Amino acid sequence: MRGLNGRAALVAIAVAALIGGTILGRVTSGLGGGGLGEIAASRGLTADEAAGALKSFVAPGKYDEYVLLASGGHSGQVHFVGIPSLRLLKTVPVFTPESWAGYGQKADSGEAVLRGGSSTAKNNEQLTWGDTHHPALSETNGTYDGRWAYINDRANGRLAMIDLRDFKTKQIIDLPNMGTSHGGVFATPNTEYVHVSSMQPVPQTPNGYAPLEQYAEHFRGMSAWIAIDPATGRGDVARSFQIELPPYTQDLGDVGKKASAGFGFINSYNTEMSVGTADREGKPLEVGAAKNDYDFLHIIDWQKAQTVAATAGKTVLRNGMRVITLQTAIDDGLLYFAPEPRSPHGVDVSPDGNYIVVGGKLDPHATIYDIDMIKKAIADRNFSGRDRFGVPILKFEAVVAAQVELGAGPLHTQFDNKGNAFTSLFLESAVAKFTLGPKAGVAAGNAFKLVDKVDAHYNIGHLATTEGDTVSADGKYLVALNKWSIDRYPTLGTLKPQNMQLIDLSGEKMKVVAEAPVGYGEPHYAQIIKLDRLAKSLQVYPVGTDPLTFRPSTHATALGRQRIERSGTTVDVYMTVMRSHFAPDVVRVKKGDTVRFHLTSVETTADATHGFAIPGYNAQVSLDPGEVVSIEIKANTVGTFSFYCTEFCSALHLEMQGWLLVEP
Ligand code: RUQ
Ligand code: CUA
Repeated sequence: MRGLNGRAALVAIAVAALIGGTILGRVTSGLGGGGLGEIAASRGLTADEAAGALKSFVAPGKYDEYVLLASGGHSGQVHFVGIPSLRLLKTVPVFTPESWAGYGQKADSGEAVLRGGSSTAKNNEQLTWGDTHHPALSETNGTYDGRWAYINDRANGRLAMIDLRDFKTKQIIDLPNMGTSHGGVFATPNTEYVHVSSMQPVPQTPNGYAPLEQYAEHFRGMSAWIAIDPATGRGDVARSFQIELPPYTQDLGDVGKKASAGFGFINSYNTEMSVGTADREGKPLEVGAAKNDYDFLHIIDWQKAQTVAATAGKTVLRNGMRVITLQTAIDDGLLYFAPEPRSPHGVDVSPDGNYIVVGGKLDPHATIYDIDMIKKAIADRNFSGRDRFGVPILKFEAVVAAQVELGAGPLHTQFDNKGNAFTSLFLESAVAKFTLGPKAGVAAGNAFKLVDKVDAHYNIGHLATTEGDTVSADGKYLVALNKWSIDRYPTLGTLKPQNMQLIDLSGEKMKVVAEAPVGYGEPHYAQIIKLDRLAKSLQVYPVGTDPLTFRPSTHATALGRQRIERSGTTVDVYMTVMRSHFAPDVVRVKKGDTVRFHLTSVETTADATHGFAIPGYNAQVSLDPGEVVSIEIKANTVGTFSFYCTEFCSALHLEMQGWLLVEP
């Protein structure tokens, strides 16, 4: 070690110790010339930073162990990010047209999905944006199965489904009888349903209007249980049901598993039913909504509710959806409340299903409910009273196992496999680690204790541990989704990126080992799935596939069968696409014609993607290997338009073009 300065030697020792026995010899012997310690020192890294780099680095050509699915906020899209590397692997367009993927750029599949989800139930406007918040991966036996992902549109009360065979959005459902939906998005343990709760209650009147003075009478929240087709992953509104809730603001939710299987849990705030300055006191909503010390944790028996929904006469049909009224929900024992510290945000169920953890936002504690205590209190009718709508309120002391003081602004909780829970502290910009109780395998003397804290930079919202929303949480990593990055990155203008931080959970102490900016959209919530669970993902489609259905497309064109057909003023162009030409490459039409291009990629090689773009038209398609896409334009202007391939596909990519000739 003679050639090293003191700091490099320290770093070398730390790095070598980290790497461990087998290659230790090689590392230390290499330290004399260009060894790890020297590299770290020359780059100005501390031992901790160098260790973090090794923990999170994924070598060229190697794969991440996990994939994080994060919402993209009001960009309307979702991101897939490798863990531990924090590399952005893919952005999938969902609610917003996106030209790289050719989504919503006149090509049929994306157009159909976006059109299908347009908000006819609300405003009859073709929406071209959404606010993605809370993704939910499909599950089998309480574990991610890598089949589908669901994401809500917080702005417009919609739910989208992404098929994880091709990572494309296949369906958007406009959920009736609700306005905004913050979240409460989760899949039941075998994806029987995907749940979405409403956020702002809306009037359940025939024309959808009621004056704010009649808030309590007419406005209602909704707990929507969207039935999932087990073959396609699509939501089926006809088999779905909603449960009416009092007009509180319902917030996040989670599903019971194992010990609590069959239950769903939703937080609420504004149980004061403040309508802002329209209140009699004329106070702003945030003041009116924080008057009570307690809001209500909603406890829903969804197993029972699905039976009730299937019973004739127990539901009303409202805008095509079966609705269980609030009165029926109370009478049939589907809905109970438990007091929760005011203005909570996250409610999260531990992997064994025993504990339900609520973060209080305005209260420094995590409040931990015990499912056996909840079941007993329901059976014993151990109520402290009823709310003004008649919903029974379980006694706080009868259902709460513990409260752990964590710090300022507890928001959302995730879990590991050793009986620990991790809660984001928004106001404190930190993550708190605390122990659960004996049912999670924690010795009684150590139960319900704050054991560690680590800073996050800055203003952490949600967090995700590896498979932390499932029964198979494995406690390897935690990703903090931080709202503000402030000084963490070079200043590139005034709109700053969000900041993701990777926290290593393998030791007693949590450790931030890496971070990465999110330069596009705001990740509100994320889930992390093991990469090997995504094994159903395709390299190529079988040639001639309609990506919406995964079936052979009726518009597929075989080689040698390319043609142009005219009927009246409609021209159908059956075109094949391969390296490096379109066939046919000359298309002659008349001004005023409707032209439908039916494009078949006859490529069978992974990554041999082409594009098809027509200048002057909002028309851009991505054609993945094997895919069939149709695109329709109106030839309004006389001219010569040279369509071309937008994806650099081959050495003759620049030659891959043709002519659309619009004759007078
Ligand atoms: S969210 S942190 Cu909690 Cu839907 Cu934005
Ligand atoms: Cu095909 Cu470029």
